[in-house]
Amino acid sequence: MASGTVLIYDEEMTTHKLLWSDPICDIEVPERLSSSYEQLKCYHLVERCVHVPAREGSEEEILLVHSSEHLEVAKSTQTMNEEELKRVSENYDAFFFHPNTYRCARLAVGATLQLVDAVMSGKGRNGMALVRPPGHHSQRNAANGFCLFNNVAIAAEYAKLKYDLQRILIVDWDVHHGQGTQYIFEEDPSVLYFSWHRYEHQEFWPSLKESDYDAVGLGKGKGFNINLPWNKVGMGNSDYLAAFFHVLLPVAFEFDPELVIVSSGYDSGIGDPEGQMNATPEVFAHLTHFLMQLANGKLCVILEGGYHLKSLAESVCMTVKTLLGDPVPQITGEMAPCRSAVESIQNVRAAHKPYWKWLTYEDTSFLQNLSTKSNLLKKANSNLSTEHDSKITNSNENVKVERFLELHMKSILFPVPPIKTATTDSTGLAHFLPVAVHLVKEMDKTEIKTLVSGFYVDLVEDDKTLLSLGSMLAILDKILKKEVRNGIAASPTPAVSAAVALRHSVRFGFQR
Ligand code: Q9C
Ligand code: ZN
Repeated sequence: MASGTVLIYDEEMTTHKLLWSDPICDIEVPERLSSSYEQLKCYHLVERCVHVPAREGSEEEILLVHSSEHLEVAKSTQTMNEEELKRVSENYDAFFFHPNTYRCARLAVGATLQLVDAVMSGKGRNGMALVRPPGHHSQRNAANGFCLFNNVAIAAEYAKLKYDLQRILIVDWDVHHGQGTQYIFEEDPSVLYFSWHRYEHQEFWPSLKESDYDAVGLGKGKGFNINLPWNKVGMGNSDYLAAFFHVLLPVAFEFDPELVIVSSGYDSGIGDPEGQMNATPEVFAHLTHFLMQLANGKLCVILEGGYHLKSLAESVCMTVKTLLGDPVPQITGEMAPCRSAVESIQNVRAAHKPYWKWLTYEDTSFLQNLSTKSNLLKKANSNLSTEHDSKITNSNENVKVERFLELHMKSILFPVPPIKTATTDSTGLAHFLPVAVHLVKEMDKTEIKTLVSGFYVDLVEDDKTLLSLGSMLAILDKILKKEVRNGIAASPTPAVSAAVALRHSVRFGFQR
């Protein structure tokens, strides 16, 4: 039985680097890989994964997607000097060659295929490959947007061939449109490609007409290419979740893939200089968790973009942690998607309604005519503004994203209460409880009295009441300290206990 989560990382992929000055390419640095791996170590996630070595992708494997001309050009750069490398690089839109780029790109392909093999053979349930250079902009005959070989596209073709797969889902949550992947599969109904991307009505790179929602695929592939263009920056957790709920997931469950591959760029996360979006790292835990429900859990996550080192690393950790089966962190804050996101979502749903019956079944009228609703709703909908509130993004200049993430990750990762139930009754209840039970030491009688008299003057001072209150407060303390999630106390005077408990929790600063 497949049980583990596979992690693939090879330090050699940090040797591909920019040798000259180029303000367009200088964000694609080796530290993207090394600092993500360091953060995984830091959270003790590396030691929980199954390690599979990378390998070089073979020429034959690369030719599944690319032309032999493209392969030969790439191969020829291995022995070039800096001047020659610069000249070849200039033939492409946003790409740089280093003498070891070809070797790294072959490792990136091979690492991706190793992950597919591990997941398809049952060596692991799911996994992530940390690779450089990325792949989703790369096309049959061209490097593009930091990508030389299309790792994910090659993996999909490889999986179709080697494992005789009929349906593969590629989810591209990178903030850029993976136009390379779209071109490769646009006529192919066996590969469903979903991409959301910063678009701004074609203003944002790569500024293509075919990145819009009306590019649904060609010929037999009609309906199997799904583009969700974001026409505003500042999209956040609620926008991403709405996109999953109302576009990707209905289609994905209807498609019923045999394998899911993620083009996993984290430039769609908060702080990224390219994406300018607002989604926090824990949203990637949720996205991952949803995708784990497809294809019997066979999920391969392949790194693409992500240029804010801290945001990237935290998001990678969230993804791996979720792949390992840890509970997903709660998402807090405004949960309504913004107006621009709703508009994009409605457009892509309309474009795909002819192809997917699950899009017609679902009623989304609640997403329409928002302004005609009650005042209360209107107030809530003021969050559905044309532009996002300035809480985080607009104040980018003054708020340090790094500092924000530091505090943010501390608060979401550390105080997660374990699924434990406290009880004060060691005899009667213990055997009913499905999980670990922590016995709470009852409080000392005078201790309870002092505590309770502070806000409950006319307290009946019988032993039973005090004992009951003590048990209750002891459990409450454990809940507030997040040592347990809930608790059971045997109480002869529930009403009094509840009242005291409530006041006690208010004292601790509970808001609701
Ligand atoms: N004016 C990935 O995230 N920007 N690639 C070019 C040209 C290139 C991003 C801007 C961004 C490439 C894998
Ligand atoms: Zn990107």
